[in-house]
Amino acid sequence: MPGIDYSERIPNNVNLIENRRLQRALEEWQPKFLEWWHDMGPVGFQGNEVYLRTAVSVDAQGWAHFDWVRMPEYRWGIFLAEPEPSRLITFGDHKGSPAWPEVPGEYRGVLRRLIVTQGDTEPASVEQQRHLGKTCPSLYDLRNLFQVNVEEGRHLWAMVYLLDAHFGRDGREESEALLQRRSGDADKPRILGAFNERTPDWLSYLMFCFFTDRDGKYQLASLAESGFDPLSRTCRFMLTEEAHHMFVGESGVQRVVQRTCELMREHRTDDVRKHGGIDLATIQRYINFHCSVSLDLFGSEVSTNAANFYTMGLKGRFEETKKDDDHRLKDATYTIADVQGDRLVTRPEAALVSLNERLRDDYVADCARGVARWNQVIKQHGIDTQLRLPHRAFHRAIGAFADVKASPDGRVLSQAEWDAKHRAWLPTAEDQAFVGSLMQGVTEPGKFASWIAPPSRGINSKPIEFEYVRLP
Ligand code: BYC
Repeated sequence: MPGIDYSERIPNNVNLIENRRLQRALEEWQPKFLEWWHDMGPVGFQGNEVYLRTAVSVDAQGWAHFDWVRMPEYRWGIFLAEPEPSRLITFGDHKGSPAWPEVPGEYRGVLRRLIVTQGDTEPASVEQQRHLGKTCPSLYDLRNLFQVNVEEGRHLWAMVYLLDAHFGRDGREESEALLQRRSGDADKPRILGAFNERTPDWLSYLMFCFFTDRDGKYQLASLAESGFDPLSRTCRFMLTEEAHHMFVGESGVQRVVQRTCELMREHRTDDVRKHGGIDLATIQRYINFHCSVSLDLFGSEVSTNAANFYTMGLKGRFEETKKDDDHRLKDATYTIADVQGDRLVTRPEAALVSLNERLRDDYVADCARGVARWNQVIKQHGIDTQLRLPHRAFHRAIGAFADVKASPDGRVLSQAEWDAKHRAWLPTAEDQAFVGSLMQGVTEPGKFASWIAPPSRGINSKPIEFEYVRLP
């Protein structure tokens, strides 16, 4: 039954119609979600038709339908990947037992906390990006922004469904609270650090899609391994949508790098600012910032929380079933990064408590592949510079490196050295003002801002000059 019922007030493939209590709870939440979308969703453009994709099935092939939609009329709904018959838990103490269709009573609190933390990031990102519309570099990019925003809204629905369906009154209270916290708010901030940072310009946004959405990929993939089957199924389908968000980030930064290189060649200078481009040094500082705050999202290197999530069968490793070990990890070790005195070192640690670091390793390797593709563009222009990921000890706020000052190339620094040098490594107020000055909305179909190259192709085989957002 991969089809999704769109005749329902809340589109779904979970037979909502047969669960009146749940249907009522979600129908009560729906207007509150729409109110939140109105207050905290994209500023402007709410009455414009946008060329958006909507999930019409959870089949890997042909799951999306593209059409003109006004964002408030987007059909947010509940879509779980198809169940795997007789699915077994693949790790932890319950390895080999049937996956749970309901929440195991003893894990209720922990599971709720995980789902709430995941759910909290989704509306947070929409809030962070709400002011970007008016400074879009093109209609193509504007459409992609709104696509990401409506899908993050849908991911919130996905978590609210789990909370309402499986956690009773507590779950409904958490669903309300997800609409009440606000990114960056001093009194009721979002749960995780990166989701309280500002996304003031499009370079920050593209970096966010590359680095922070990629944390989403790794966290969702780990939760997709969960023994709690509804969580696994919902995360599996979310990952289908998530791929586009990372595409927006990777291809977006690549287009910025491309434009910078073109300007460098054309004007024979590294200083492309006066020609309307963003210099590679500034791009590097943005990478350093967004990578480091996203590394924090994996939690501490040594975490008993992570060990418990795993032992309980709630959160696995990335591609758990492909790992060639006992999937219990009681006696295994793993090499983690640490600091000893003024040296950054690696050392063995019990594998179970090292699961955050292990996931961070998978993530860093994936980020490095993207950066290598950006460097290819630089190389193709005959330019002898490389972009780099910062060392994982650089600019961290969570875990072993939170109290260490380290350089992007991985040297421990004194406070005085850090004070003297950090402006070369992180976006400065002047960088931000310059990038901000480039942010002038470009909304003529087929036209692009001076600082970003056009994409190589349009969306859903449409031409690049397609009117992706219909403006009056
Ligand atoms: N900021 O043992 P620790 C996405 C807290 S992104 C603030 O080190 P643990 C998306 C931690 O909560 C994916 N607090 O870490 C992307 C804990 O607090 P409590 C989101 C932090 O618990 C773009 C305490 O510090 N999904 O989908 O092993 C757009 C000690 O924790 C931070 C998930 O994160 C931080 N950075 O792991 C839209 C998956 N880091 O509980 C969407 C669910 C840690 O003692 N979450 N803390 O009060 C988890 O699996 C875990 O909660 C974490 C932390 C991996 C985040």
